Amino acid sequence: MSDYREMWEKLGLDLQAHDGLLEILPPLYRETILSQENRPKGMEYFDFVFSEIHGLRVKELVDHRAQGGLVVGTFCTYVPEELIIAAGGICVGLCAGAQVAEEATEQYLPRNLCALIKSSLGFKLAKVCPYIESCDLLVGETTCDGKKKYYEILGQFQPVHVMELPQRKDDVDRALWRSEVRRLAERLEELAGRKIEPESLREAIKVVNEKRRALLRLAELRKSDPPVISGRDALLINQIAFYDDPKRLAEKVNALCDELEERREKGIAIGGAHRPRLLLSGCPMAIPNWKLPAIIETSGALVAMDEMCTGIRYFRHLVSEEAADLEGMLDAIADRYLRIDCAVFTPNRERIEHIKELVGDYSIDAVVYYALQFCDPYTVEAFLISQELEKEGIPFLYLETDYSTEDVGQLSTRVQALVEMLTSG
Ligand code: BJ8
Repeated sequence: MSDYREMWEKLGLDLQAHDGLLEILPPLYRETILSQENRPKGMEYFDFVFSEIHGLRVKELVDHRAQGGLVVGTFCTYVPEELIIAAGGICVGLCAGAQVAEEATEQYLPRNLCALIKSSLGFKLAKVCPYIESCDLLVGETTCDGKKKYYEILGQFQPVHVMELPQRKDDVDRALWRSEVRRLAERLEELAGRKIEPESLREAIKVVNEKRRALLRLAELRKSDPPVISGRDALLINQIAFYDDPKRLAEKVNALCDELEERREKGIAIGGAHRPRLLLSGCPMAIPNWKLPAIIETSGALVAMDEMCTGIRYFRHLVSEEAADLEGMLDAIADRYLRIDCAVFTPNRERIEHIKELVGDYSIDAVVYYALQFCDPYTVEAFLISQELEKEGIPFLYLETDYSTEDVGQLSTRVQALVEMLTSG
């Protein structure tokens, strides 16, 4: 990584603070990810990508910009990646999963705000994220109140475009969202100094769909019992999918799936945790937030599926490839993204139905609900979900946490009690 110092310096990083961050990541990765037994060989690519998290991929972004291309940062799965690619851009997910520069952050944001938003500003203020510093534009969205107000502050540091996301899915909301998709396309065209042509958008739709198909194939393999991949490894892949090159990622995920299919046929399971099979549901887990999956999988259970934006919500729906012209493609994009069932929507019946479906499809023994403290949409929606699961007799464990490690002991005790209850019955 030392070869990249000049690049980091040019990006304006605080090298000393950045060194500090890079010292923390490898031991955490070793302890949480590499320590797992009998991992598939195909995970080596993802280990490599992670080891180069602030190196090779950032260099690709820098080179892309040097050739006149755009780099656009996003914070939410509602932002259509297809438009960014069609405008000649690279899309990078910027959600952050670690506590950074807390004191400085609290000069701008209240203490009682979700860890994800505070972490995002912390990385910016501490100048330790080469991704955000590589961006020509940041695209926000009016999802939760904390995020939409945060973008006003972030706009003091870098150009931010905010998409207005409706919170219902009626015709009037669809029309608004469709116009927001068009408005983003225009902003990107202006920035890129070129039109989004139908052919480039058609190609971008295919590329992103291929990424989703590969991730769906992997998700399908997670139905295997005994399991062929751990929840931690699957989460890592989903996290990397937010910033790696989409074509390369699809290729590597497909190669891993070939190996997993072979392992399944030969009856080779991953080491360690087998049962019970848990569904993790709730807020997204950005890199390097592996706290809860690690607790679960070292407590004798398996995260069999993740109902979250760093899980199946990210790739569940494809964009229709049927449209004949640009307007039709924009319609298809708007429709696909509005199908996402984030808790910011009301009502949000689709999410409840999807959770029940996943419980059946993945032979789930219990749902573990992961809520970030002060996240209103997910903490409040938990009630309706638990109520519904109770009716179906599915155990439900609600865990509220943040990015600190202070509550690891307490969380472990609660997860272990659940595992004991499920295995003793
Ligand atoms: S589509 S989940 S990525 S909004 S955890 S910042 S909701 S207070 S992240 Fe999200 Fe898009 Fe929805 Fe997905 Fe606010 Fe909650 Fe914090 Fe959150």
